Amino acid sequence: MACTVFYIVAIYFSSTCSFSVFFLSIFAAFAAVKSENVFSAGHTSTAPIAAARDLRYLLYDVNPPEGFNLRRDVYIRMASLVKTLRKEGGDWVLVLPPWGRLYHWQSSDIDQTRIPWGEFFSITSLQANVPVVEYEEFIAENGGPFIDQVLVLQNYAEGWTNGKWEEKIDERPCFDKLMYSKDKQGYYRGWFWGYEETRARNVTCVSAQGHASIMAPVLQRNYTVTSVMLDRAETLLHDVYAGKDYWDTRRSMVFAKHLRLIGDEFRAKYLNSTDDRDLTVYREDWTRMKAKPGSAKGGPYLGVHLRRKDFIWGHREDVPSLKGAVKTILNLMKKHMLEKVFIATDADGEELKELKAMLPRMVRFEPSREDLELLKDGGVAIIDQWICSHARFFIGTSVSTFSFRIHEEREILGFDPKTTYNRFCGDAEKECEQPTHWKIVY
Ligand code: GFB
Repeated sequence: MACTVFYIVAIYFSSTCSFSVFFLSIFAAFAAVKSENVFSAGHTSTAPIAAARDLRYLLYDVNPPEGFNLRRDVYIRMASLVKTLRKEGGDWVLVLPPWGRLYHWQSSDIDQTRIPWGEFFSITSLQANVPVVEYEEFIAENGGPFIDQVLVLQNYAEGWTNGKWEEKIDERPCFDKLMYSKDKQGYYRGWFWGYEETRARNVTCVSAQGHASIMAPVLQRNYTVTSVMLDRAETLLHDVYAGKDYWDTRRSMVFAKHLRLIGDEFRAKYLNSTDDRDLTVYREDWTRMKAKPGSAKGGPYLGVHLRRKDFIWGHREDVPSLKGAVKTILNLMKKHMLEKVFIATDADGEELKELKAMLPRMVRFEPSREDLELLKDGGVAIIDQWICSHARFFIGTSVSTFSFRIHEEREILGFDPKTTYNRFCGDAEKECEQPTHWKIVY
C-alpha cells in the first residue's frame, strides 16, 4: 500500500501540476488509507485463506454487454451460492472477477481492464460476509492461471416445457457460439477478464433454469475439481430477492474508503453537506450499521440520477426529454425548499451543454483528466452514487440498476422511503409507476 501511495503522489508531481480541486481530496483519502489499513482500497485479506485446506474456488463472469450495477447484483447471487455450498460442508471461496472491458466505460486512453475489486469496494467488508479473494490471489494460491472447469450457463433451447416454469438443470450442447477456443496444448482460451495467460482445462455448457442454489448439488457432486467458473452467471436467479441474505451481502458491498472520502469532501465543499448535520453517520463495520428507518435527514440538496445514452436511443417512453427532466427538477426543488441540485448523469457533451443552459445552478462531480485516470469510470460512478445517496430527496431513472443501487444505499443509511423511491416520468407516459420499496432486512 505504501508503494501505491508513493506512486499516486509521484503521478501528481510529475503531471502538469494543475492543482485540481481533487488533488488534496485524493491525497488525503489515500493518506487516510495508509494510516488505517483495515478498510482500505486494494487491501485484500489473505490471512484466513493462506492457511488453506481443501479449498474450492468458485469463479464467475457475466454476459459482456451488462453494466456495472447489474454485475453488482450478480455478485449477490454468487455470494448466496457460496454460502449454500459452505452450509453443505464445502470449503468454498468466491473469486472476485476483475472489472474491465465494460461497454459503458468509454473514457479513452485509460486502461480499464484487470481492475481488482479493492479499487472500488472494501475487501475487508466483503470478507465479513463470505470468503472472497481477488483473481490474482487465486492465481497465486492455485499455483497458476488455470481453471479446472468452466460451465457456460444457458437457458433451455426448448424454453419452458408444457408452458410451465420449473427449476431444472442439465448438461446440454452449447447453443450459442462458444466464446472459448482450444489452443495447441488442448487448453481453452477465452476473455478471462483480460488475463491472456489464463486457460481452462475443460468447458461444458449447462442449461439452467432456477435460483442460484440450484447449482450447489451439481458443484458438490458432478464437478469435484478445485476451481469451477460459471460463465453467464446472470442466468441464475436470486435465491431470495431482498431477503436477509440479500441484504447482508448488499450491506457488505461497502464502497472503497478513498471513494467515500472524495464524495464526502465534495459534499462538504459544494453541497453544504456533512454526516453529523445530515444524520448520515456511516459505520466502517457494516455488521454494526443499523440506521432506524427515517432517521437520516440528508444534505440540503436534490440528488438526481438522469440516465441517458442507451436509455434514450431506444426512445423509451419512460425516459423524459431534457426539458421534461428539468421541469421536474425545478418543481422538486421548490417543493422541498432546496436551493442546490446535484446531477449524476451519463449524458454526452451536447446534452450536458443543453442541461447546463437550462439549469445553470446544477452541481456535478467532474474529475480532471488526472483524477479520472486514478478513479476510472467505475470510481466516478461510485462517487456519483455516494453523493446522490446522501441527498435530502432523490429522484432516479426508471429501471436503471444505477438508480436501484442508490435506493439500496439510502435504505442502508436510514432514509424515509418517500425521499428515495422516486423516478422521472416520460413526457408522454400515462401510467408512471414509481419504484418498489425494498425494505431493508437485518
Ligand atoms: O450501471 P449500469 O449497469 O446501469 O450501466 P443501468 C450504466 C453505466 O453507465 C454505469 C454509466 O455503470 C456508468 O458507467 N453511468 C450511467 C453513469 N449513469 C451514470 C451517472 O450518473 N454517472 C456516472 N459517472 N456514470 C443498463 C446496462 O444500465 O442498461 C445494461 O447495465 C443495458 O447493459 C441496460 O445497457 C439497458 O441499469 O442504467
